[in-house]
Amino acid sequence: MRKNIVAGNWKMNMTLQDGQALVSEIVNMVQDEATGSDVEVVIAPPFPLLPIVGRLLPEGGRIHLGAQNCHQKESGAFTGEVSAKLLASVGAEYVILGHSERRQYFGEDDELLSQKLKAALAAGLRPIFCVGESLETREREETFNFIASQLKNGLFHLSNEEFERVVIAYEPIWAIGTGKTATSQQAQEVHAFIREQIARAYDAEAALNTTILYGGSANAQNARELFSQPDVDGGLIGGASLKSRDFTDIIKSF
Ligand code: 3PY
Repeated sequence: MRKNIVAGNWKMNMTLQDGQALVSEIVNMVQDEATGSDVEVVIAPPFPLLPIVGRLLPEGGRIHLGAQNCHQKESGAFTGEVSAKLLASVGAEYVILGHSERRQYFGEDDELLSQKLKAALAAGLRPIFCVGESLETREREETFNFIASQLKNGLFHLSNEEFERVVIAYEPIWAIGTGKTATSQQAQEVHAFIREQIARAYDAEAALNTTILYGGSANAQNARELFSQPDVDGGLIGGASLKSRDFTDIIKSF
């Protein structure tokens, strides 16, 4: 059965000191205030903070460590890059792949993302695979075709066993860092469509069992409404994951 997940994507924010303080606050708040819900939490800090944040997370608890990217090769002469194997060795369990900022600023395409997915899975990581349309695509009423092609070309080459380990995040680009959020109906519509595509590519059980997160200016004010939708299983949270109170309120929004 699919899990509810709230994942915090810190992006290129925080220093060592800020990151330690933030994660300590989150750990305390989640422990003290958890309402008994079984939401899984993921914190995805920048690479250098991974081992430090990992050490602050209670062992066997519900907060897990995630990375924001990985390289597609296992090792080698790729200056400045980080392998999935290394991420796993410092305690990461998840890795965000295909975030629109990676696609837009670093030229990551479906072909490259397919390779990154394979590398992440081979290292034992769970990918959080992002899809989402631009404002122009939405206005041209091509959202569904666009999402279908991102899924088909980036993700659906995986075997059933591999696919079982994937979390999908729907992040409309027009809602990222803009303060605009998709309405809960817009999110639900696309999430239901994604589930339909999974059923076609794999089967109904796979569709039912896949966690699909919403991302794009999700915050403590709109999370409850978004998470109340039947096909929205949680959130990939940007700015609001940098404030312990907001992030904890989002976790409690189920
Ligand atoms: C956002 O909330 O803006 C995000 O991009 C989360 O990944």
